[in-house]
Order: sequence, then C-alpha cells, then structure tokens
Amino acid sequence: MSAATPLPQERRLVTAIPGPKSQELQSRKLGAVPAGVGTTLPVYVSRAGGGVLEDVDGNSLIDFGSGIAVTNVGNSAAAVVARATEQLAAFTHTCFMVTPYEGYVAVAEQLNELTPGDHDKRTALFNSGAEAVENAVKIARAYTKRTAVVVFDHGYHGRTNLTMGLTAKNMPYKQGFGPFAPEIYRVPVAYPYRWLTGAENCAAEAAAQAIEIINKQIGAENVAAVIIEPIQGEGGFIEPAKGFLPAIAEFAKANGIVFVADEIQTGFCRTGQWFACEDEGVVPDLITTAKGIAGGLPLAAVTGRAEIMDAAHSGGLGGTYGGNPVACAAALGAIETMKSEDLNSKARRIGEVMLARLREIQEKFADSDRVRIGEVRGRGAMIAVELVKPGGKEPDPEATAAVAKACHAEGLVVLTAGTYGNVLRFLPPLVIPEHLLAEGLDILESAFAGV
Ligand code: PLZ
Repeated sequence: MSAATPLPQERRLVTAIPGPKSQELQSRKLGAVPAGVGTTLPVYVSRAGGGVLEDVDGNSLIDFGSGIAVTNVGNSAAAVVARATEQLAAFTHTCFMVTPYEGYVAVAEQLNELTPGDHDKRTALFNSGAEAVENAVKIARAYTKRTAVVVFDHGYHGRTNLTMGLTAKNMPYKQGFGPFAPEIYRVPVAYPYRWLTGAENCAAEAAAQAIEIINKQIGAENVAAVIIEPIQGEGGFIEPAKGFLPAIAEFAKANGIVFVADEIQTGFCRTGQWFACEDEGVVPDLITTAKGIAGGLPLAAVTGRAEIMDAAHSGGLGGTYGGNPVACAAALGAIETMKSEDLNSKARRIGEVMLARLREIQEKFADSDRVRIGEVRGRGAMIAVELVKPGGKEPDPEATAAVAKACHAEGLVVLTAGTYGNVLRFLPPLVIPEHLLAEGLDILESAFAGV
C-alpha cells in the first residue's frame, strides 16, 4: 500500500472499462509505441496498492495479476518505498563493477541465505529475468566446459535471443525472430492433465523419456545445464507430477550437469514457500530469480553453489546496471516485508480460498455446453484453471479469452497463459485483503455464467 495515502481497498467502477481517459492514452500509445508491445487491458494506472489498481478515470480494479507475479508485497509497499526513497536521495548509480556499495552485497547475502540448501553460495545481480537465465547458462558452461542446454516442453525463460531459444512457445514469443542460438534441446515435462497414459504414470514416464533423449540424442556428457521452472508459468501453471523434478535433479547430479531452477515467476513466497522447489526438497545448483524480488523495481539474480558461481573468470559477469542501488534497497524492503508479514502463510491462505472456490465453479459448470474447467491447479497464490471444450479435453482458448474479457469489464484484472492459450491464471498480490479475493472470485463466476 502506498506509504503516503493508503488506497481504499475496494472495487469501484465509475466509467466503462477502459474509461475515456484510458482510451485517449491508448490512442496516444498506438501512435508512439510499436504494435509489438501489447497490452492485456488498456486501463492506464495512476496509483496501486494492496489488492487494487486505480486508473486515470477514477476506477478501482481488483488485481489478480500483480504485474505478472511481481508485486508479491503489494504495490509501493511501505518498506520498499522507504528504503528505495532513502537510496534515491543518497545516490542512484555508481556501477557495482566500478565503485561498489553495500546494498548489492546485502541482497546477495539474503539470497544466499533464503535459497534452498546450506552449502556455500554466491549471488550475482542483473536487471531482468531473461538476463539472469542467460547468465546461469554462461556460468554453467564455464563450470562444466560443456555447451548443451536442456529445457522442457511448455517452458518459458524470456525474450532475448538465447532465452527465446530456451522458450517453448512459438507465437507470440519467437515467430519471425530467429535464428536462435544453437545447442538448445527440448525434452518432455510431466504435465499430468495431458499425459496420454494418465496422470499416475506421468512422473516416471516423462522423466524416463527426458533422460532417454538426453542420453541418446544429446549425450549427457555434453550437457552443461538443465533449466526448469518448478511450476511452469507462461506455459500454463503446469505443476510437474510429483517425483519428476527430483528425478531430473538426481539425473543431473549423477551426470555432472548443472541443475538450474528458474524461480523467476514462482519465487519469493508466491507458492507459499520462499521457493517452489522446496516443495519436493529439491536443492538446485543454480537458481534464477527476478519479478517478486524487489517489489516492482527491476532486479534479477543468479544464486548458486560457490564453486559453480566462481567458475566464470574475473570480469566475465556483469553489466552497467546489474544490482542497481535503488533496486537493491527496494529488494531489502521487499524481503523484510515478506518476513515481517509472513507472506508465505498469506500465499497459502490465498491458495486455500481460491482452490476451494474454483473447484465449486468447476462443479457448477461441469455439464455446461459452453464452458468447462478441465482442471483447477496450482499452489499458494499461483493458481489457474484450464478451460476445455465440453465433452473432452480439447483446449478452449476462445472461452478463456471471453471469460478474461468479461472479468476485465467488471474491474477484475486476470491474465491468461498456456501453450494453447486456454489457461486463466491468478496471481494476486500476497497482501490482498480477503474480501477482495472473494469479490474477484464472484466476478469470475459471473463471467463463466455469461459465456
Ligand atoms: N523465466 C519463469 O516467468 C517472465 C513474461 C511476460 P523477464 N515471465 C513473464 C512477457 O510476456 O514478456 C519470466 C518467467 C520465467 C524468465 C522470465 C523472463 O523474465 O524479467 O521478463 O526477462
């Protein structure tokens, strides 16, 4: 919540969505910003905090998106504002590679402590998630002196050239933007809902298939890193069947492969744990983080085993802005908030409320001939429903878009995801008041009824 003037925690619609001022700004946007930079909901924000976004027309929308899993601590969280403001007034930049400052080191220490495993760790800071993933690959290659990188079906890792190559989905991320970097290999992931021989066989069969491809098509001895999201985000909130992640981690360990958990979307209390890989006790060699780390300021990190992190030669890692002092101050404020407000238990509570209500909605529409929820899934405040056509499991992206659109019109910000575009995903700020959570779910239910 804004430190200065707390925003009323209410949904309030005073114009159509988007309102006239937003529409005017949107037409300016169309004349000034390229079409490639899309907008889910062209409502122009003037203030945000807690569980709401206030727009330029005076509407107040319920936020089930957190700017794509970023404002876990809420927008303009008091500790983030206080620390970042103080840092802004002190100095804004020196470049850590030129004349360093404490904030960077303090963030690195926090990450070394908070990430899974009690081994000796190091952390390097960057600006974006994609940059963190790129650097994890650099580090793993330097350490192993191998080149191949293994990624998974439905995986998402960014929009830079290397990370586009690591990302599975063609449209909209890759189409026309190639050629992509070499030595990237994709293997199956344990997607229980769509596993052809059934969810109960999924973990073992998917792991066996992935390992066979690595052994037979790539050669395990050529693989520098396997990179996996412990719950796949853009791919549709796919929680790999239990046993899959440990099996891949174990295989990596046995073959000298660096196991990288991409926790950019799942990290920082989002799933009810500091990091989602803790759920199955998986300890990654490297972990990439961004998004929730700094309460909305751009910051990203690679954290991992000291001997791996130290493999890159002195001067081999860096960038002008990586670990910017204001972003670091914000991160310290965000982490402090996560601890003091016990956001892990808030996330778990959000999960309980959402899963129960969404399962009711699933039941209610089980016989609908227009819109069906095939699966309700997720952990903590990372929850989704996968929409299918009545009578089977065929993805229903049209109904998904229609439900999202209806939610938007009623002042509820929801996002879609999924390889097939048929997943509605819910990522509320972890500080959202419970009455807004309930109201958002009511709106969602009405949106289903209206399809
Ligand atoms: N890895 C797991 O979720 C970013 C992408 C939004 P950046 N996801 C949101 C979009 O359409 O561009 C993401 C992620 C995972 C890497 C990234 C990339 O993080 O900070 O967007 O570069």
